[in-house]
This record gives sequence, structure tokens and C-alpha cells, in this order.
Amino acid sequence: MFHLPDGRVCVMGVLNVTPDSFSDGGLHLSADEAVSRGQRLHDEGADIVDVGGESTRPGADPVAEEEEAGRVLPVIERLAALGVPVSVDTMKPEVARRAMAAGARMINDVSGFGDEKMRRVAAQSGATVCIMHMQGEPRSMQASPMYGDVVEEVRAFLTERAALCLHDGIQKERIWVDPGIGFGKTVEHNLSLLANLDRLAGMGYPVLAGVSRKSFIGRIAGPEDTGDRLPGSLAAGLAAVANGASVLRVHDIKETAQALKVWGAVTRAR
Ligand code: HH2
Repeated sequence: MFHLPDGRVCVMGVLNVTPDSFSDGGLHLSADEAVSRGQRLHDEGADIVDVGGESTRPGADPVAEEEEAGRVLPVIERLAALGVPVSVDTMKPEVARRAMAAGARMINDVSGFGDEKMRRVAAQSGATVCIMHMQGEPRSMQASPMYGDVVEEVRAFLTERAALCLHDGIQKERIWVDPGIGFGKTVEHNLSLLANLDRLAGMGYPVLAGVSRKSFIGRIAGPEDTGDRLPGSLAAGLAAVANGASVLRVHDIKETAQALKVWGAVTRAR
């Protein structure tokens, strides 16, 4: 289990051990490189490091189970041994099970714990879970996302999945929810969700927002290159926090931690 820090926003650092992730793909392919990057994310202020071995960017191809496990397990084992809190970003129950056995404390499933086996793994291992909303699947999700009322539909989905998790033995204090920014959503859908995060926070679970370097920032403000999207990422992250997010999943830890400290100081001075 992973506990949120008291009285401040939690920062989750992104660590992709993949050749094709949209922002850091191919950067930390060896276990050594990935472990030192994970340690650095932690040193810079990440409360937890989210290790993924399968890209979920739009258009990404699925990765076989053994391949994914081979990418993430050695990294998780070594980071956990170094005392770095780790979550595993996976849609596969067997990868999640082995990651928890290797020392992970949390399972981040972008398919939202719809698979009963995944809920069983989480229940039995004591993991904290992040239930994310996605419309469709990564390969095709951005083709033509469609909603009536996007906020209401995402809220209803997360409520239903949280109920399944509770039913299968995952206690309430181990559940987070996430609107899944960019997962089967247009720019307008993303903006509606970020503007109305308070409606998701009203469900009573911590809300995670993953906005860092995502394409809606490029669409709104211009930068094509993901590495040029830090200012927009900080703005979107702070807007998410102002509207009820308790956790930000980000690539740029130092910069996000600084922005959150200043934002928090101003907020507390009211
Ligand atoms: N976004 C990505 C991956 N996992 N998990 C949660 N809970 N929320 C998110 O918004 C989220 C996520 C996509 O970003 P990234 O990991 O940087 O890229 P890729 O999926 O290409 O590896």
C-alpha cells in the first residue's frame, strides 16, 4: 500500500522502460539507466515512481507479457530495494502480481481494473490502485472519441469500477481515480474534465491527473516537441490541483515541486 503525503499534493514521477513512449521512449532502456533515472526522480521530490513497460500513447502496439515483465521487474526490484516507493503502470494482471512481489506498492491500470483477475491481484497483494478512464484502447482511442456529457460519463465509469474494486476486497483507502487525460478524448473533452475535476473529487477518492507534456498542450499552445511543453504542463497541473486533484503524474519533478510549493504557499496565505 502507498499512503498519500499529509497536507500537500503528491507527485508521481514517470519512468517508462520502453522504446516508444511518447515523451521518454528509448531514454532508459537498460535496467541500470532506468534505476538511476528512478532514483533521480525520487531525489528530486517524486513521492512515488511509476514504472511502465508498455507505451499507451495513441497508436501504440501491445507488448507481450514476458517482454513487459522483463522490462519492468528488474527495475522495480532494485528501486524498491533502494527505498524508492514504486507503482507499476500495467494492464496485465500477471505483470502486476510479479511487480507487487518485487516490491511495488501500487498498481496503475490505465484500463481501469475492469479485469477481475487484476482486481484479485490488487486485493491479495495489498496494493493501492489507480483506476483510470479510457475510451477504447490505445491503438485506436483517438480515432473519434465521442461522449454525451464527458464529465458525467467518466464519473459514472469510475464510480462503477470503484464499486467493483470495493466488492472484490480492495478497501476504500487504497483507491484513487483518474479521468485519463488524452485517453480517447479530444482537446475539448480534456479541458472539460480538468475544469470539472471537483465533480470527480466529490466521489471521495483522491484524484490523479496526468497532464504532463500531453498533446492537448501542444494543440492549445503550439509546441510540437514534447520537451517544450513544460510551461503548459505546469499550468495544466496547477489548474488540476486548484480543481481538486491530489496527485500529479509528471515527467519534470523539480519544476513541478517548485510550482506546487509556491502555489501552496499562496493558497495557504488566503
Ligand atoms: N498517462 C500515460 C501513462 N499512464 N496513467 C495514469 N494513471 N494517468 C495518465 O494520465 C497516464 C498513465 C501516458 O503518458 P506516458 O507514460 O508518459 O507515455 P506512454 O504511455 O507513451 O508510455
